Amino acid sequence: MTLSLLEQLEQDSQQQDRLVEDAILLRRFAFNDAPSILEIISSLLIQAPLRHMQTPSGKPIAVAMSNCGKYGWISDRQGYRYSAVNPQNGEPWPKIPERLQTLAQQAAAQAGFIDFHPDACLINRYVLGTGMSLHQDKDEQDFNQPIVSVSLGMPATFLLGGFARSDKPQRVPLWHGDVVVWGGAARLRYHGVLPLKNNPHPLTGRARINLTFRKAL
Ligand code: MD6
Ligand code: FE
Repeated sequence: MTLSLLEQLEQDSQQQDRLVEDAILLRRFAFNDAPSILEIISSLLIQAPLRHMQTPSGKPIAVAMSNCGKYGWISDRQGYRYSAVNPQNGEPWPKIPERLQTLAQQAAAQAGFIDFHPDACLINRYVLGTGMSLHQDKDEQDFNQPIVSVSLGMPATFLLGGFARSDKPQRVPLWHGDVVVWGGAARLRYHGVLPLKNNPHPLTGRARINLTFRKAL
């Protein structure tokens, strides 16, 4: 079979990489929708502004965060957990907009996880020099449910580690529009993000937005 140059480009631009068992990188999966996704995020952040939450030990988290969905991930002196209300204003979080819900479900299905019904979406905002140290996502009730992670704006180097913090992580470059889906055997792997370098993006400037969709409860 011979492919036209255009078809080859099309294939390359929607490449799908298996990073490790049950962790799939969908290159540019959200690329075309990104401008409207960013607009949707802006309006969500008016209702529930980004803030720097505190770790249980009282340090501010470098990444600014907010949420949409039935539940939002929060951190304070009392620990890490999901909450149905935004502690900033005592109100429920904004709903996950239909468009984002659909995107997350389509990405999950593409990676082989059918029947993903996220009820929480964490919105992370990184600026130049900000990263996230190695951690596991384990505040959710059901580890059989995958997580869908959407990267927008400045590129970042994602660290995908093993099941002990000391396992040497692989470095995965994540670009605007890339989506990572992981679950199953990969669900409890340590992971993190290296501090962002200066690669301004036309749509976000010196910032990276990451959305992670989960089934919290
Ligand atoms: C980020 N992501 O990409 C941070 N967690 O900015 C995460 O911490 C993450 O990408 C669970 C599943 C996928 C992720
Ligand atoms: Fe995480």
